[in-house]
Amino acid sequence: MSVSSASSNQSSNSSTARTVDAVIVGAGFAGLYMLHRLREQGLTAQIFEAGSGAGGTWFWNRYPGARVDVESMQYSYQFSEELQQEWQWSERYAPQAELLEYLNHVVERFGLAPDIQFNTRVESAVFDDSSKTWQVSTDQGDQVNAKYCIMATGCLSKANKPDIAGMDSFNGPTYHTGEWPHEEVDFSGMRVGIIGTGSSAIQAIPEIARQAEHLTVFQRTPNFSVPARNKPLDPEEVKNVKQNYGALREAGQQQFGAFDADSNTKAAAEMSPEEIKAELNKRWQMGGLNFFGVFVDFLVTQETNDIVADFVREKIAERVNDPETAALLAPNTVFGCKRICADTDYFETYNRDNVTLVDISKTAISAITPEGLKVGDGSSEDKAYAFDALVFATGFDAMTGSLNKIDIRGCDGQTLKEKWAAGPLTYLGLCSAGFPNLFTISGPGSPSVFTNMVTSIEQHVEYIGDIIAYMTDNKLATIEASNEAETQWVAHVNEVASYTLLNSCNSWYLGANIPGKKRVFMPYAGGFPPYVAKCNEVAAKGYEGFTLT
Ligand code: N01
Repeated sequence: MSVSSASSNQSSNSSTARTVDAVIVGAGFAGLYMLHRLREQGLTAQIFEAGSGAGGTWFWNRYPGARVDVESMQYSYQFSEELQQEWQWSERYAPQAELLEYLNHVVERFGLAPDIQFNTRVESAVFDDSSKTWQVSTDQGDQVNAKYCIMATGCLSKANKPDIAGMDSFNGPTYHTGEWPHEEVDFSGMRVGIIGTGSSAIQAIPEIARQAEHLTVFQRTPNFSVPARNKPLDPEEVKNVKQNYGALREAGQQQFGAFDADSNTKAAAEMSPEEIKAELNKRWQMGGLNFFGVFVDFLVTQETNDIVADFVREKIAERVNDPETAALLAPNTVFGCKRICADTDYFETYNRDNVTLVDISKTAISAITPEGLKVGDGSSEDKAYAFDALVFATGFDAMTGSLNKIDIRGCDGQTLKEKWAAGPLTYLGLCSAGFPNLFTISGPGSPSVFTNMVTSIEQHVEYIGDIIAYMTDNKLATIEASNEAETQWVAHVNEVASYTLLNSCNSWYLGANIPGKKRVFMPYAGGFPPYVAKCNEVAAKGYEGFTLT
């Protein structure tokens, strides 16, 4: 194995290239486990992380109310029995601070810090065909050669900051939910404006409303949300889970979303009206993403989806006092076409006197101004709103954004960005033809965002680890997806999505939230178990669909 001088928490400005077996980009759930796994295999690895600490998503998304929506006992690593036994989650859905604490504990427990360099953004990764290595450069002047380059950059990492006239002109502070400051933000006594009503906003709005003098919400598209029903974890329940953790994990891996959720296996058409009503009410009471398990066909049969959507719309009408506001908050899209949100008192927040909803579905925000913003067609008739602080809850350039930010060049100098201009092309969401020894953890084309991310990440990390062990054992220099396998996989990903109702709205799954981004369905919607079966079959056939040299 090669040298590792990869042990600094400080930025190194050395212009001499050093060599490690693998460079890993990102220190979130994916990067941390990848580092641990490679070190266990006896390899040297270096993580570069743009943030000043570990945690990825949970490092950056510190907005008020941020918490996970998959139960914490399952949204956690399972690779270490000791870790899952010793860690104590306090709530059903852990808040951001606790998730960050957990990930920092993982860094400490497995001694990962020496191989993580913080405050360092990878600027380019270029494949050198003669040495068959990746040459990685950072904004701190690092030059590192590595046989493997592993992108653990996350699916929702590049903040989407809309291109609105006068964006930088606002006099007060502005925030993006995905880049929230580390110091506490106090909105007391302030007039606050928030743009967006996706998952981040739905969590932040109730918290900000409790603090601010007045909160104005600018909504372009309403979102479906179900009550999270978060609560402190019952020690008895925790004890039971821990006594049988393996069984819970095993059950989770057999489910579409890679978490155990007691799903109904029937389609709505197989149930009587009374059974349908009882199932909907049961799921509503369970709360959170358990609602996904309501009918097996809700994302493929329009009639079933209508039943679910109507039920949730009725609930919104019950939760919001003012009928006009309730009507504006009721989505008319397919239920689940956009990621379903789980909330605590989101809709009830609109019953407060200090909260106003502004519908911008027909008239957009025309400008950000020194005082606040304007809504209208850009004429003098535009309606002006004044604020002391502005929050952008406008989401992310999902799945490809964080990769396209890096100048990644494969064989013949082709950039990944150019190759993916018409949509991401991958084999299994892991590799792209023309980019040997480059891996994307939970990349486009893998189940990733449709699943418990931690479990999907672990499966990818272990799969990549196995590939690397196979390469070492067989003295191989490169592994690369074949064009044919990639084309077939991309076609399969699209075909699976086409059987569902997921193409019917402007979601970030399709890149439709980013102006100019090609509308292509990016994640694999076939579910975790068939995906894992396919990966295992590929491995059993000597990594079929890959070219090994
Ligand atoms: O982003 P989003 P998010 N003018 O894209 C609006 C995960 N997550 O950060 O729908 C006006 O969902 C946009 O409007 P529209 C989860 O996977 C998980 O909230 O495009 N409005 C939308 O309302 C989630 O899906 C958790 O018409 C503009 C909002 O901004 C994903 O992250 C918590 C606009 C963006 O919503 C992203 O969620 C939080 C413009 N120019 C996030 N541009 C949990 O685990 C955008 N919008 C609980």
